[in-house]
Amino acid sequence: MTKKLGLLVMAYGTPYKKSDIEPYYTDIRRGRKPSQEELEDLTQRYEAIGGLSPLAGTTERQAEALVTALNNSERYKDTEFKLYIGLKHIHPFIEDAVTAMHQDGITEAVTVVLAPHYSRFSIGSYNKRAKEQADKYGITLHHVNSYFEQPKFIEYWAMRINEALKNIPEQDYDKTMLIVSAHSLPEKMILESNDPYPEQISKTARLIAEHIPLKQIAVGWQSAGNTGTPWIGPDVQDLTRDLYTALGSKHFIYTPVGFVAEHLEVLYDNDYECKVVCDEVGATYHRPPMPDTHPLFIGAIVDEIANIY
Ligand code: FEC
Repeated sequence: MTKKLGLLVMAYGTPYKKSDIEPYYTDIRRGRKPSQEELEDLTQRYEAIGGLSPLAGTTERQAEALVTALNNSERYKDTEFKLYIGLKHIHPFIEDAVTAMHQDGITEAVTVVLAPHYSRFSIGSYNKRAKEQADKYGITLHHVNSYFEQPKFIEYWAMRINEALKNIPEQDYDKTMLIVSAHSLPEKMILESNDPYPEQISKTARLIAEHIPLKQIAVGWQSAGNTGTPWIGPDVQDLTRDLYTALGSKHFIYTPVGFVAEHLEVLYDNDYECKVVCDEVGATYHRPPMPDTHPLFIGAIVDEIANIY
């Protein structure tokens, strides 16, 4: 008999239309409305990447690809996964997705966040919200907490870096810097709680390093907020300047491994802001494509699900 299992795919969420920017930003700020200036600044960044972010469509395609891969896999031939998408900062919210599961009679589900590394403040907070709602209905959840160590995830990034290297003459490899980055978080959150997040990003860099011919690899942090308190660094833009000054790098390859799709933080913070610094110092900017629905990426999540269910 086929068993029906929920698959709750959680992701950050993005405004669907311009008028969503304010409520979305307010939600990110835990209910505090942004000032007119902050709102204009964010709206201008969305405009710079074409008006809105492509993230909503990508999240749906990634979730569909995942449920299809699971339902086609031999391991789960007696299980039918039913997909629910729950977002952190816009509808359908995580809680809505869990309620929809309950209404469909689902009593057990696997949860996955479209972010590869665990922090109590990222994956931990998605999982907490899902669990609080699931507990109301007696739904059992099995959480994927991270998948950055999955061989297919590392293989994906190594493949993309090796592809990018085809555009760089081999004699320049010793002047080529790989920057491995993730979203920064406030120092206070991370350092005081001994959070595994920074070490997981460093480990990702070390694992990727085993499969590429580059020797110069640095870990950086990006997209820090303006909260008036320190965020973990070095920031990728400062890092680019410092590395250029120290080593005279001719090429910078950016791999924002903490993200899995092209969205505001990649299209603006990397493709615009980091490129400005590269242009300024006279180095070439490279940013390989994000995982999106690549089979290695989807396969990495499937393999991690097999570890927990
Ligand atoms: O393309 C898009 O429209 C959305 C892109 C987007 C992703 C994303 C991922 C993460 N964030 C994380 C932490 C924080 C913290 C704050 C914060 C603020 C913002 C703002 C926007 C935004 N984030 Fe985000 N984040 C994305 C977008 N994020 C827009 C607000 C304006 C700004 O600061 O740029 C600060 C909150 C506060 O002010 O108190 C903290 C983390 C991730 C990666 C994990 C995940 O995807 O959940 C961590 C994508």
